[in-house]
Amino acid sequence: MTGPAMFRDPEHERRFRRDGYLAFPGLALGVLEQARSIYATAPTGEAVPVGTYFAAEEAAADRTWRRRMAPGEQWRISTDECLPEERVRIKEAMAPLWAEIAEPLFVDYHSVINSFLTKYPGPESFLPLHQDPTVVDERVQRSVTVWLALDDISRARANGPLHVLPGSHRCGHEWRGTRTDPSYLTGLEELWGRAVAVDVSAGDVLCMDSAVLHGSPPNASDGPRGAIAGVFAPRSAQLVHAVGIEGDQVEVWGVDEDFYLHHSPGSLRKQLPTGYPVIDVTPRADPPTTAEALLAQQHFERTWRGRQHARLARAKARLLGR
Ligand SMILES: O=C(O)CCC(=O)C(=O)O
Repeated sequence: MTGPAMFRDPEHERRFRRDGYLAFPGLALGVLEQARSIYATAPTGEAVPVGTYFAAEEAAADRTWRRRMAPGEQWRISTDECLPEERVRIKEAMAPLWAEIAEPLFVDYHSVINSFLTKYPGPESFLPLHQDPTVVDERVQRSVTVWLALDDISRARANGPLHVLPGSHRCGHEWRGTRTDPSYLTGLEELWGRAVAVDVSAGDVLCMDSAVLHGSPPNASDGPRGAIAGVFAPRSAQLVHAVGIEGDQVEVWGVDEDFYLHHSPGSLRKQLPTGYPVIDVTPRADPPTTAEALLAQQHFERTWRGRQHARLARAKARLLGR
């Protein structure tokens, strides 16, 4: 993975490039109450069904959630459920908070998309492993999803902790937009077996490369759990939206911040706007991020890292004369 630095701190940069995610415990504690009150102004308006994420959506209802390709009905994301003016209001309300907690982490990034995420209790509140939409040309630059936990969210609480597949942002390159079914969809159940839970407390912040696979199991507790996510892009980047066309190719549209205020993944699935310039036509997946490739990567990196770790421990012991 190449491209300009994302984080100001070189150690953050190194770990983020390696793992595709990085936790900042307590980073948002100072703005937590403010964030909670912004989130409490729940969006209303045009509700866009979240039922059909991908064309390959399963028909059978009896499959386990780990095999499901679209979020359950008890998972809600405000981006898909509010009117453009509400997206503007949320963006304006969140701007000072992001300026305080997130922007100082990055070299020169700004928030492009803001979402309130709610996982209601129940078996249909799972969120499948997925990559976030492509908002910049990831062949040259990267976007980062900043996830702010409003509650303690953990395995111990059984309220659907976030899971990530470490390093998966480095496995293949796929454009993610409208009519772009990912290549890993048929292997979700096995991939869940490799995903790592990230337990957090309210006020913790997790940064994720938009291409790292992440998702969350159902919320088995008795209360909803909330989070706010912002997708951050380099200020210098041309914002894009990918639209799948015949031959497993995509049109890459050049868009602006307003595009993401007026449209959401759900509204774009229903109706595509016209008039945006096509700045590239290119294969959707090159190379594809298949489940097989992801599993092979997990296997290789875990065993390789394990061997490295043991080697370092032996060298350290030798140096200390133990
Ligand atoms: O809250 C979650 O479980 C996942 C959030 C997510 O997928 C995102 O912010 O992109």
